[in-house]
Amino acid sequence: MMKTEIIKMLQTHRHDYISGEEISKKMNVSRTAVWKIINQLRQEGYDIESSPHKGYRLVAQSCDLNQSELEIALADNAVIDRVVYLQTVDSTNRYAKELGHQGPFESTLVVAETQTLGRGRLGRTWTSGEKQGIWMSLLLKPSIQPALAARITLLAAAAVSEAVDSVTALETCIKWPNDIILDHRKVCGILTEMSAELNHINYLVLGIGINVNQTEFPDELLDKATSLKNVGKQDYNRLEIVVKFIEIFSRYYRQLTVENDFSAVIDYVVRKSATLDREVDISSGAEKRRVYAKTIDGNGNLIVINESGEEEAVYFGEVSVRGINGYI
Ligand code: BT5
Repeated sequence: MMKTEIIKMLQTHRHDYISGEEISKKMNVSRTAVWKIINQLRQEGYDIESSPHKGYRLVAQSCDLNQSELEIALADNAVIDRVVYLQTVDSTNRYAKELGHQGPFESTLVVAETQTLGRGRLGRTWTSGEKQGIWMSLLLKPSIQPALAARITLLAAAAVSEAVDSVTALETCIKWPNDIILDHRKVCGILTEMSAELNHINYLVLGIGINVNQTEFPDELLDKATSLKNVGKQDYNRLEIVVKFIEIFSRYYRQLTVENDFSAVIDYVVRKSATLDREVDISSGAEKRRVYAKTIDGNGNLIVINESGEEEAVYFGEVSVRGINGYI
């Protein structure tokens, strides 16, 4: 796309002017067209200086999420083909599911600045304040059996945790199967939804909400939610986190779907798990049981020791896990 090409040119010339004529020749468009695009970029938040004789110069990088930066970051990505960046949407998961439902689709990343009806599991709501977090969904068609689709949730949890730790130098952990925890509170939740036949997946939507720069939460979330800023005491760059996440996610995703290798994810999740070696309550529907969480097996299932002292596998999606003394 022309816009991303022009950003790349400005970025390689960093601190120097590049003339409108040079850009228009390289892009094979008129200088007026270049000028129009430069203005669009300014509206997206790029600080571009112009001088009548010298041309254009990128003064400061746009550091935030926007369509062009996401496209640049994903240009060589082997897993994601397309980005949809929205100011506002009811739910990025709902939006991505609709794309999947409409027929053949490209693997798509949907990102929104705010969601009016952000959703958690089982119809719960997800608070998604404007520009404060990362509210995104990935629409994918993984070549794995539907019964194994929950692996993608765990894979995403590992990738979020690893990306956040690497960008922020904070230390997150994973609450099996779908939460990322920071300082004993939930900083990220994951909602995987899919449409499948018996033996193949039509589409899978992986929804991820990461609390980044908010410092306030609704009363009912005060004791269980946090943000990166609440803990790290500084603002964090959402674009950097998304880009890192996509990089790590894509690596794990290809390992799983191309090489059928899930071991790196399991190793990471076991190492960073907040759930293991302790008593937890697991509940599915009205039933609630106290068990000892022992480990996570090679398929990603939680292995527990039950009331009768027997080992038992708890499958994804089946349960909520609670620590006995609080949220994790
Ligand atoms: C989840 O559900 O944790 C999955 C959340 C997925 C959100 C993403 S955002 C992008 C995409 N589009 C969507 O519409 N959804 C996905 P669950 O485990 O059911 O947890 C939901 C519970 O977490 C709620 O009932 C609240 O108690 C709590 N909660 C709500 N908003 C929160 C927030 N921003 N941070 C932490 N906890 C929150």
